Amino acid sequence: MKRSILAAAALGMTVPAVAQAEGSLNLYIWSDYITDAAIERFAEEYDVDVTVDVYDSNETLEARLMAGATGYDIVVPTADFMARQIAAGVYQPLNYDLLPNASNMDADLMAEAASFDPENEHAVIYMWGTTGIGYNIDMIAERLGEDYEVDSWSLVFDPEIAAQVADCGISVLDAPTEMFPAALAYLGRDPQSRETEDLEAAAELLGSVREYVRYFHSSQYISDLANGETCVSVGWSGDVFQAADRAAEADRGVNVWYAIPKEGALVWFDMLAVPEDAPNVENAHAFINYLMEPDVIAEITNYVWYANANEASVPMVDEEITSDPAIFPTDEVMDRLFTAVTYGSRVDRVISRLWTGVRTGQ
Ligand code: N2P
Repeated sequence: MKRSILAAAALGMTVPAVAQAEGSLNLYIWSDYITDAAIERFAEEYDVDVTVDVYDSNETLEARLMAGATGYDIVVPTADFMARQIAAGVYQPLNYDLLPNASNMDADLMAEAASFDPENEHAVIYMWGTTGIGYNIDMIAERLGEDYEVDSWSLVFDPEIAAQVADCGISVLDAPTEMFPAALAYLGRDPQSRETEDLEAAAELLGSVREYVRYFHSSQYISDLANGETCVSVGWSGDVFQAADRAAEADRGVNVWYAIPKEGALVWFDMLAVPEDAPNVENAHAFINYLMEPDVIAEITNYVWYANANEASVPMVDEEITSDPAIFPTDEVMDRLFTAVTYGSRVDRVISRLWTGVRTGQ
């Protein structure tokens, strides 16, 4: 119980101003996004019962939040969704007095996140990443030739190319806010466009490759890519690297990699936020502060393959991760990335109508 505090006190170190945390904590987080070890260590050190539920879409999280009384103490929205949830009064401001480890955060990244939440009043960054293409190196080479380089959205969005790889299985995210910007980037249009005409053109492109897509899903692709059940997935960076890692561990000749297409890709921030009606506010802060301990978050990054925004943790992150430009993008890669815009209700209605059409092939 509170071992870290006792240990720190015994060593004569300053005891951090953590909340007296006993009782419970209900976390609602993306699937494949945290380690059991990190949860267990917190539960033990702080003597808190932790419950973890998972989701794989912002829409799912948002529907729960808007319905209210979720019982969750911490949720992890992507920043563009969070912005409108803040406007809807879903979150409480963070009490930074309970978050001394916030000083470990990367100021530039937090400033980026502040464009969705001025002064980071409601949330800190958990992880960030990109939306690109995961692929099976050998299956693609067999179908498109050894010299084919996966560096373009055309692998998924050009019907002639997609048709050649469809037999080994293409999946895309079941997330219109991810797929529309990618389609717009491929078309050379503004990926942040809210214009109906642009969105219709994107929907037409998505519809033109619908027959080559095996499924729309936002978490199943990790194991399918890892097992060689599929060969192309529009997916999130860390998820694809987790697939690559699992495939390498299994050592059955499946080689998975990830590309950020040259036409550009989304860069996003997933945030730790506390719902307005969270039952265990102090424990929520204790957990957020715990996740900002450099060794804790480095260990999670080493497992989930997503970059965190904790500057002090970088020396503890595996070099194979920090040196990978697809995870910690170089300036050259950064130039190709764009952030999502927060859609209002008009654009939401357009997107959801068009997306239904894409999904059902109508
Ligand atoms: C974790 C996916 C999180 C990325 N599996 C979505 N922003």
